[in-house]
Amino acid sequence: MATDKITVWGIGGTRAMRVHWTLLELGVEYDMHAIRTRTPGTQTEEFGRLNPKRKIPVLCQGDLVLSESAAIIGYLTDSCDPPDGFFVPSTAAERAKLNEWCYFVMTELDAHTLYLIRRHDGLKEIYGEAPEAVASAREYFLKQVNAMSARVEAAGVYLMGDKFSIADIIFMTCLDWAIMYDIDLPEAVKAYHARVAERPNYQKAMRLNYPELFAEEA
Ligand SMILES: N[C@@H](CCC(=O)N[C@@H](CS)C(=O)NCC(=O)O)C(=O)O
Repeated sequence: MATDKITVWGIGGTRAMRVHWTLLELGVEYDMHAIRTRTPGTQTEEFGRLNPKRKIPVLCQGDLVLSESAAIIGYLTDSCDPPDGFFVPSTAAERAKLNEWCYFVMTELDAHTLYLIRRHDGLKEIYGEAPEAVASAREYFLKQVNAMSARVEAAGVYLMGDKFSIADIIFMTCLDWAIMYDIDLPEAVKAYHARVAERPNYQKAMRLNYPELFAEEA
């Protein structure tokens, strides 16, 4: 198990939320550079050396530098000692089922639907306006979530059954994003979201990652 202290770069985005939440669930202490997406903090020479894509999040531990939120949180569960109740695959089939959820969410929900909406609606002044593509991405997102709704319900408390996993972290962050875009989720998925949002570390991570949303409470 690696012993160097972890440093995380990035705060404020969906993908950074995944990393902060995972570290809280695992009870790992870490340092943070609270840089935000598309700000001068991502344009420094030092950050460019770590991640030439200049995107957050990035995790450093000793000589290891990782970008890609799914790879980061997978590494964290493999290299730390997860607490009871945290799902860690012990067979090839279990790993494949976990990966199946993770890849589904990362590709079908994150990369070419929610991120498309973000870039061509919320950030259209940078990436260009594409209303038809945005409408189609919203429709596609719902089609995919509806298709999986019965499986979400059948899975149990969490996607992998009774145990919480990185698939829940990835899925939840996409659901938060969809809710922000006023996408009306199927009932079973709404119930899943409400249930998982009760986790204290989800709430802590929300406060840490999106401090501006809780500023009035301070
Ligand atoms: N696939 C990457 C996506 C990372 C990403 O796009 N992060 C956003 C913030 S949530 C970002 O830094 N965007 C800056 C840009 O697109 O230039 C991951 O999951 O980590």
